Amino acid sequence: MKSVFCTQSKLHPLLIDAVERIKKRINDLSDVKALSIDPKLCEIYRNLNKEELFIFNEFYQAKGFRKIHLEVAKLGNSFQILHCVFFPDPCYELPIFGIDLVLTSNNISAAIVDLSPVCERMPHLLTSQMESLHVPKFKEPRILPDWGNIFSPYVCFIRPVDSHEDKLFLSLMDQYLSILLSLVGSVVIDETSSLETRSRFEYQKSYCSKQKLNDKTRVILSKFFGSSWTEEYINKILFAC
Ligand code: BLA
Repeated sequence: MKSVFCTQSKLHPLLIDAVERIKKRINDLSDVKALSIDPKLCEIYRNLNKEELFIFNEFYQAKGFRKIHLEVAKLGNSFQILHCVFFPDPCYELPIFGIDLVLTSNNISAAIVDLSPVCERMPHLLTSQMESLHVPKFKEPRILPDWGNIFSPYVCFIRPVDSHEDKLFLSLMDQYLSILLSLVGSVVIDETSSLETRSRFEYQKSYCSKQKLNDKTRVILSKFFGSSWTEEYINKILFAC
């Protein structure tokens, strides 16, 4: 897999580091293939008052995952964003991996990573692995918004205070991915038509509906791209289910 992301010299090194770590994990999956999505929504370039805007998206499918979406965005000189979600194949008893890194003026203002549940009780194997993780004590934890009840008790939502914490967060993200990948080979796999599979898919839909309530994403995209483009982008690219 070749990445368009990493050739972008204008991205903050931290975002490039995060993208490289995620792509390495994607490469480690079985049966990975790229998904084709509407090209006009995949690579977006604009110029606004001499500020450069771009959004790059990559989509993959793999054993255990119906859709993996990796996005980097540079919105003018003030915002850089990494967004990534691994939507599991609902036949697999796997959580949803999600990360959002928001950089404003070259500092991370929001860093969130989670393995979010797709059933009422998280599988024992997942809980025990999450419990045994060494989660650093970050100095500035952040409070989840009201719609944040989709996240697990192990969600990490912080504002890193220095480059040491930046690195600790990336390492934590990588550990969440490592747990997720280790589960692919060991979790229950149900029939497509089973109640469990259908229920897990309902959880994914609810995850997407709640994420769409994030007005901060909407406001920033609308500022640069207008509201009708933003609605289409949120519904078709970010949280289509
Ligand atoms: C917050 N997301 C934000 C913020 C911005 C964006 C500007 C506010 C940053 C801050 O408060 O410091 C913007 N995020 C974007 C944009 C995209 C994006 C434009 O992904 C894409 C183009 N959001 C996700 C995923 C998660 C997520 C996968 O996309 C979680 C795994 C969470 N982002 C999330 C949360 C907040 C946030 C919980 C804080 C919202 C709040 O405080 O109200």
